[in-house]
Amino acid sequence: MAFASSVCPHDCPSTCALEVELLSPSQIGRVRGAADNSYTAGVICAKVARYAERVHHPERLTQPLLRNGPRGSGQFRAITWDEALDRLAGAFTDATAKHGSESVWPYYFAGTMGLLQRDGIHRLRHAMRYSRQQNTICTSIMEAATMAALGSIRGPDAREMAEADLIVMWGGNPVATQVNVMTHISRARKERGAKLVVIDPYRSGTAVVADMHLALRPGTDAALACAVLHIALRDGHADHAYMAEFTDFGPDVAAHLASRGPEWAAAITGLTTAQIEEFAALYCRTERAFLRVGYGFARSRGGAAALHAVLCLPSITGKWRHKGGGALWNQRAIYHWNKTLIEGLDVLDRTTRVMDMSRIGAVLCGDEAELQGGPPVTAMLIQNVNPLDVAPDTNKVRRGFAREDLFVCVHEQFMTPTALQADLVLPATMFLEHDDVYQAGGHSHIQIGRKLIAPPGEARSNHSLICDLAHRLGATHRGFGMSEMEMIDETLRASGWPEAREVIDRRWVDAQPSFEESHFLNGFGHPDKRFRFKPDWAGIGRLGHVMTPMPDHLDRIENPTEAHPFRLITSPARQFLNTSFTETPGSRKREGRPTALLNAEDAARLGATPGARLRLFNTRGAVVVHAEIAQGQLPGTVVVEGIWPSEYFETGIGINALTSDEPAPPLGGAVFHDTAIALEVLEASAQMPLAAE
Ligand SMILES: Nc1nc2c(c(=O)[nH]1)N[C@H]1C(S)=C(S)[C@@H](COP(=O)(O)OP(=O)(O)OC[C@H]3O[C@@H](n4cnc5c(=O)[nH]c(N)nc54)[C@H](O)[C@@H]3O)O[C@H]1N2
Ligand SMILES: Nc1nc2c(c(=O)[nH]1)N[C@H]1C(S)=C(S)[C@@H](COP(=O)(O)OP(=O)(O)OC[C@H]3O[C@@H](n4cnc5c(=O)[nH]c(N)nc54)[C@H](O)[C@@H]3O)O[C@H]1N2
Ligand code: SF4
Ligand SMILES: [Mo]
Repeated sequence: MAFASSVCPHDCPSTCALEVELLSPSQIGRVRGAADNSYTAGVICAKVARYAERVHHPERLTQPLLRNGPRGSGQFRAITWDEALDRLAGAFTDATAKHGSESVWPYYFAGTMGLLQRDGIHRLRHAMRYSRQQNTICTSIMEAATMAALGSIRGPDAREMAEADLIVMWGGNPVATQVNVMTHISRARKERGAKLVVIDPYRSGTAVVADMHLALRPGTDAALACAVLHIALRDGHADHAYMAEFTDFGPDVAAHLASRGPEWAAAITGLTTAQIEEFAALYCRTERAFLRVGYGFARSRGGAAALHAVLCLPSITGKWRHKGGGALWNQRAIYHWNKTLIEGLDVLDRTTRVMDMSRIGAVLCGDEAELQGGPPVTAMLIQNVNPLDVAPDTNKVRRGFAREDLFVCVHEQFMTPTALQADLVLPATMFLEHDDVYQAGGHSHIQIGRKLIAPPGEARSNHSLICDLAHRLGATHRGFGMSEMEMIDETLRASGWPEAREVIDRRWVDAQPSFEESHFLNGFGHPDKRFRFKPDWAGIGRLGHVMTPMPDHLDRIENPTEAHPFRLITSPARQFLNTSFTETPGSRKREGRPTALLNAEDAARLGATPGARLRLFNTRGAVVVHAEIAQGQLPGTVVVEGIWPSEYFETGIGINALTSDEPAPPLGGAVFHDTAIALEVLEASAQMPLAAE
């Protein structure tokens, strides 16, 4: 059977090069990783290997649907695309006439990572002067810290992990979230005897296979990092020559770190001083030490300070100099895209308001600060995102969506909880049914994924919807008259990359800059080319004034209290990708049901046996889940993996009922792993005890 090249479009740093078996013009068979791509190396995750069950799912949306019952009732009737587009354009025109164009808020995120299908919504937004969106649901905390420290979002070649002697996976779980990292780590372990350290509050799939697992309290990573900086200075591991040439380090930083020793850090992190000393010695003594930074530990009110402190480690020790050394979070800057055509940046009016996407509940509830003196939001088009489940503070988000004067159109592949709340639901294509171009966050390849099969029913791509809607609204931009491949080709060439035809023929373009550039040996991204131990936080974001000038633990986290004595983290589930794949039976079966992992001492104290029904609650909301007793997490830490859709919870509301929409400093950002909760055992064990033999 024939295999065709494609690219995984999901919101995952691995962006795998795929080979897809084509069984007919509308049907796929197996999906596998491209063996000759030097990063994918023939490996993909199980959920995408099973993609046939997602793309050919019987519950795919195939027709435009108009609500004909109460909001959220699930009552819809099928209509034609013509009628749907007329109604959508009509709603946007009415909203504009009544309240001005900024009452329309096109809302999107990264359900597909293709630059055209994901970001094309901005072209319509800008052409019509609709409200803008600040993207804070995933990366803004890490972006802020990376910019503060490095001045640019990029780093060493991810494939260098295979040439390191120590890999520190800090706050990430690649076994679940980006499996290819493990390929390169395995190579280093096999060929060089490299060690793997995992820093994570619970025993994740990656922690299980690590040589050392540091299970600290959630949100305390900065204290651990500062203690390692302290030990590096104390024990003569600081590279003063490197720092003098490449950083802003000075006696003031050394004086500050003098009080940030292992005892101080042990009290904050819950680790022992022996664990901290052992890790610090291992890190400081290994020249080729690769810090692979995950997103997880920064999803906290102190997250930017934590990531900044971690990024100071290779700078104080001069490890950026060495192959296999340094730190990598994301390679975004190496692609230097010119997105003018896709996003319509040439028609952007910079006076339009920008609203925080993680504060969607507050925005829709009419919070005056969020509306910034502008009109209420009365009409929305939502693409590639499922805010009713994924945005923080679900009860607030639900109140916002319940408004009768709000018109919502959701363009989706499935009837998600967000689509269920909509007035109009439009069927969307999947990546195998449209063209797009992709960059990778966790490695360095540009790839094109072509339309390989016909979409089901009347599903249309995001690009097609945006162009059709633009014509109805009378929006003008030449991008609205171009085909998907024309947009991709012109964007590649405008960005200094080969034309589309060549990228397709070559299958990928490796955008990794030279060793010197990747390791910042030509200087960091700041104007003075120096790494910043002392960042200009106020220059990074509006909440910068609450940050401290030196690497430090920013104690603004939601600390446990008597009323809410546990700290909850909501780590990713291996078989889901955010809420994608929650609809596929293969993933659902393997994940089981919403479950809270408890420390054994906590469980014993509460009388929670495996399978017990638990109520997790705080001032924002409550959920009911089942208990599992876990090894390797500190007392007080509770873990619920995965963003299960609300309908899988007994009380019909999902895990984000508990999380806060308070923006993290300095730039805003959702704090999904920074939640204090209380815990109540509703029923000791819902499982029947096994009969005695
Ligand atoms: N509690 C908790 N909440 C979290 C997180 C957490 O760790 N814990 N993680 C947060 C993070 S990091 C993120 S990025 C967000 C992600 O949240 P979402 O962006 O909502 O998640 P996804 O499942 O990636 O994609 C959303 C939807 O996009 C649709 N989609 C995919 N491709 C297309 C397309 O081509 N066209 C259209 N129209 N639709 C498409 C999919 O069907 C899916 O329903 O969730 C956040 N929420
Ligand atoms: N299978 C699967 N893959 C995914 C996703 C998914 O939902 N499922 N989501 C995708 C998306 S949108 C993204 S952004 C990436 C995210 O992927 P990751 O970079 O892996 O980030 P997180 O999902 O935030 O969490 C990763 C780990 O951080 C840990 N963590 C939580 N709090 C802390 C803390 O305070 N300190 C430390 N050290 N660790 C902490 C969590 O327990 C978890 O194991 O993965 C992508 N890939
Ligand atoms: S590992 Fe990530 S990029 Fe690769 S196939 Fe799975 S979801 Fe897609
Ligand atoms: Mo994300």
